[in-house]
Amino acid sequence: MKTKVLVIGANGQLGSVLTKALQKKYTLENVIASDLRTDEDFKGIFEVIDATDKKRIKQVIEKYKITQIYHLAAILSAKGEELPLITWDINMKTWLNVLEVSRESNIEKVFFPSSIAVFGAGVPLTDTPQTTYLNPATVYGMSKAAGENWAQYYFDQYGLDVRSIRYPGVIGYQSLPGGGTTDYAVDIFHKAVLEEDFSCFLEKDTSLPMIYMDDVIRATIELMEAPKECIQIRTSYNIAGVSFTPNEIVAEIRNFYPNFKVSYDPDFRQDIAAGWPSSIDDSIATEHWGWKSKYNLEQITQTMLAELKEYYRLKLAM
Ligand code: AKB
Repeated sequence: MKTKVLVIGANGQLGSVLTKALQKKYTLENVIASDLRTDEDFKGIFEVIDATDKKRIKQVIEKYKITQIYHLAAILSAKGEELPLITWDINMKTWLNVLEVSRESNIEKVFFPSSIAVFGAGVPLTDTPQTTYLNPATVYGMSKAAGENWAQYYFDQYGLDVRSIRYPGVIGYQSLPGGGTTDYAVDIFHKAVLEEDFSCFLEKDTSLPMIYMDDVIRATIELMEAPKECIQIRTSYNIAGVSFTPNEIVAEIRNFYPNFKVSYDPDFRQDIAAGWPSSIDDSIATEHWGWKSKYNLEQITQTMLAELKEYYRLKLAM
């Protein structure tokens, strides 16, 4: 059967970049992007979907004969703490809708993004292992941990081919994150390039797992393409990119912008970050489907600064 992909949450930080990568792989006509609102600059097929509306997801699946779904819509960790019940409701309802329509419509493969936010107190926070106690402290983390269990359930009960990754914080120049605890690691590059001061909401020595956009897109597509027998984990796979503290990223940026000024003003996001791993053991993903990251902090810094410099140059010229 011809692959027809539906991306739910296609306007988001990851969704917007992943949609383009999928269009490149499967061609424009075989990728259907969807979100709550259309994006004026979007090129390709777009459908407005509110994923809390199961009927609407099903209509689009039937209209385009969808075979794969990437479900990226969610409220992230920091925003989730401001709206706990709404976050639980939206994150769980959209995911259960996707699982249920996928079962009913015999969808071949479904992708679910989990997060390092599933980890919390009581687990080793350095090189956090694949299989360990999940004790999330945020509503977002709770929804992802529950989502992982539902993924396993649909695989066990209905044979639904659900695949998932526990994403670290994602760093990319193409899009802006929103509502996450790791967002500072994108914002900081924008400030540096604009030659503005940066106020960091985390303490300078808080180390978190991060990953560069190219690596995370490649991981997602590689996981979805891996032969079914390789996928032995149906909750979610740990993957690692690079771990660093605000202090370390500032030092890298100062190699290019020596006068870059940073102050530290930790807020509630510091408490969230303090409960998360500082690094991740992804050896099981490597063993099962060959995962390996490519970008280190130096390469991320160089690429982010060069791309954003060009972006702002073009923007100013317009
Ligand atoms: C967040 O900070 O909430 C996300 C995540 C790590 O899942 N970027």
